[in-house]
Amino acid sequence: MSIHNLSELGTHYLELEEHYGAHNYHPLPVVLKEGKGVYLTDVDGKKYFDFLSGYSAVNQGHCHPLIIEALIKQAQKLTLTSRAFHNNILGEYEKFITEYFGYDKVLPMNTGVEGGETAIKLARRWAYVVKGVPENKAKIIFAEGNFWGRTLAAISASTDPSSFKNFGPFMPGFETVPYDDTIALEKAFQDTNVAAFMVEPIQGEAGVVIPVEGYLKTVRELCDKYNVLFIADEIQTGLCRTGKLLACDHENVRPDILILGKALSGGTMPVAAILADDEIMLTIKPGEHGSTYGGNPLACAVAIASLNVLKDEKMAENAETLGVLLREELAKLNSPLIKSIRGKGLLNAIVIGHENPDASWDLCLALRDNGLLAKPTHGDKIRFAPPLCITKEQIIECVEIIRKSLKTLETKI
Ligand code: PXG
Repeated sequence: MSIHNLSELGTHYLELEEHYGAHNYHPLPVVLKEGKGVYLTDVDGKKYFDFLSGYSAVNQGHCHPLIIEALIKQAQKLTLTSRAFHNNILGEYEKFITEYFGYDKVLPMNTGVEGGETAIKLARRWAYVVKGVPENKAKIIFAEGNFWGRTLAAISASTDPSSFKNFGPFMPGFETVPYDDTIALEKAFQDTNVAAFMVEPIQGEAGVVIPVEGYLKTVRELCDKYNVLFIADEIQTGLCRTGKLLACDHENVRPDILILGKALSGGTMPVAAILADDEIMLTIKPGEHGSTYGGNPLACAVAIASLNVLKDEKMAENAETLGVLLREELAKLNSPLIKSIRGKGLLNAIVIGHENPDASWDLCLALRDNGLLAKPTHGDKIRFAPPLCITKEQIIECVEIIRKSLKTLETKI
């Protein structure tokens, strides 16, 4: 056993990463080799519940058989044409996903952050050619605490120094207002050059920050009133994670531009997309935006299968019911270490209340030892977001693991 409480084999793999990989992550010391449904298995054969789900990329569960089948079948036929040529699956996928979400058009990309970039480019273009904003004056408003990736544009919108510090200069034309503050938003909208407000319906990385009920509705009303596009970043909150297909559905709100990623491929490969209606989407013309891999046949096949699984297996309903159960059972633990519990559907977080800054990391280590994987965010918050195929019995078993781990920690610190 090493200092990380890892076997020799685990330590070997960890050290390879440490030695040859850039040090841009700080993973929990566990080395995984297999995943199936809600479970992950490490290189020594120890099984864990996955309470992170690849930051909500694995909503359908690890290696879902129907998604893997679609992946393999398509991989044996055609994987990439580039968009220089047509293929026999892109159009089918575009029809499928636009009907699924009720938009005129889709623009397929790969990673979530590219989806964000694409949404912003589209909003800027719309501002110039439809709204009539003077050239190069378009502004995009973001919420403080936002997280939408790591590109220069994304970090230019960030208010978190660990994202942006020493990476400047930054993208002009970006402004932030406090999250969940429609008064500040309306004030920002007084500027007629504002093209769009881009926001997460629940802030994931910020630690599952849930706005007051009615926030998204007011955002929608303000966007309509001031002719500003509402861009919803549903990359982490979408695809059934919060108990509805989209988190915006909780308030029956329809964004002008919807960004999807992560679980669009069930955790198998980077697949992202933005959806919008013609008036907006058709302002980008041939040759003005794209990506070599965006909308590749393999991604299209996988995305169709991933979206079908969500509906066929009623994952939104399961997330809703089991989310309530999880929060109820966590509350019953009455642990002095848990300062608060919050969440919607199966996107949940606990806030650890202890003066020891390592408490949440230590709890995650104890959870690991007891067979559950979770990771702290922003120091004192731990996200509990299992795959949406989890069952009631498994939730109960997981809460027992959490109880036991909290007890270990209470005696240790
Ligand atoms: N929007 C939201 C709300 C996200 O949570 C992105 C956009 C960017 O997606 P991509 O696919 O470009 O990562 C995210 C990403 C990480 C990391 O390791 C990313 C996320 C959460 C935790 C860690 O970069 N979310």
